[in-house]
Amino acid sequence: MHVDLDAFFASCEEARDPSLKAKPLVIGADPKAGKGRGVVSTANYKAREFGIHSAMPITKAYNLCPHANFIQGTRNLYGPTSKRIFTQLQTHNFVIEQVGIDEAYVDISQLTHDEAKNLSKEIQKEVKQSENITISIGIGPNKMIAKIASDFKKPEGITIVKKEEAVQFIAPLEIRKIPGIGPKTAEKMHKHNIYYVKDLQKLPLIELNELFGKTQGERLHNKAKAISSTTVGNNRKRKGISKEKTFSFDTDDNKKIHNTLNRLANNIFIHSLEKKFIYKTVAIKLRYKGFITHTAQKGFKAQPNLREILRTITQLLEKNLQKEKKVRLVGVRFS
Ligand code: TTP
Ligand code: MG
Repeated sequence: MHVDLDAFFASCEEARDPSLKAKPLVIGADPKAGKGRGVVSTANYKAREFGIHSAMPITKAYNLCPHANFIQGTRNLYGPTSKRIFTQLQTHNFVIEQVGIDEAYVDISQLTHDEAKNLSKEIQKEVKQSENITISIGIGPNKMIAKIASDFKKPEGITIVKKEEAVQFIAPLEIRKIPGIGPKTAEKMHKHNIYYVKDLQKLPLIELNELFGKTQGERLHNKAKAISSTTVGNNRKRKGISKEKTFSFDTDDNKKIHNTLNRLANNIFIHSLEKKFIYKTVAIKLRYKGFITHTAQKGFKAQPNLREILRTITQLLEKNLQKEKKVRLVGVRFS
């Protein structure tokens, strides 16, 4: 089972202040009447009807729907709400693997489909009663299918996919609906006329290997055939910690860019120490005017110390910064 909370940050805000439900609601950066910077974190379903979605520039969201309510986010609302919901979920005594602030896998392999459906309804009811938040649930023969299923009928959906239906179920979906197929892979696929999972399903493994390399080819082949992991681990570690900063003006001030990256790296370093987070890769992200985004990274054999991290950031910046372009956002990630 995969459980995903609907429009999570927006739902938290609506639960806090039900009057917000009446209108489109966008959580993210301050739109500053169309001059704002930064991006949308999420939007309620009313706002999505206007085409607003996560990671869209806030100005674009403002232009699509200027009369929406815009909220910059409420401190200490989302984390604690998430914690309460997943703690409540644990009372059903199944193994749970939380994978993000608003989603988790639950190992219900010993249940029948009917039992799974009843459990899903019960969970939805509980969360609605205690938090006034709706959730969508997907049930499938493995994690990938369950995750796709939870996204299939949002909000407040329950979608059950049986093992023998899985390949058919994903066939008509756009390839981006498959977890792990990101914008770059999708772009490459489009160039080869692969738009839907059914297009991918038609390709023999040999051809996929030729197009994407052996490792990626096999991975894609499995995805297309609806094969994925069934292991729900209850102590999955986080993979990375990242922080980013949108400048209030696009800048080509090298020093400012460098200092900001250093400050972000220092913050993550301290955060990692507190969380005892182990990492061996340091990456920077540079987003230029026009939303063109590049990342660069360096891997280490062992966990680097702060001096090595800062030196790496300097090197990555020197090597990758396109000096003729102005920078809109910088980010750092340890993983
Ligand atoms: P999602 O589950 O991806 O989205 P959602 O819960 O808002 O909407 P859906 O109903 O489609 O599940 O992400 C969970 C939360 O994480 C989301 O409410 C806000 C935050 N988030 C961001 O801040 N930025 C992002 O780009 C994304 C995708 C999510
Ligand atoms: Mg969600």
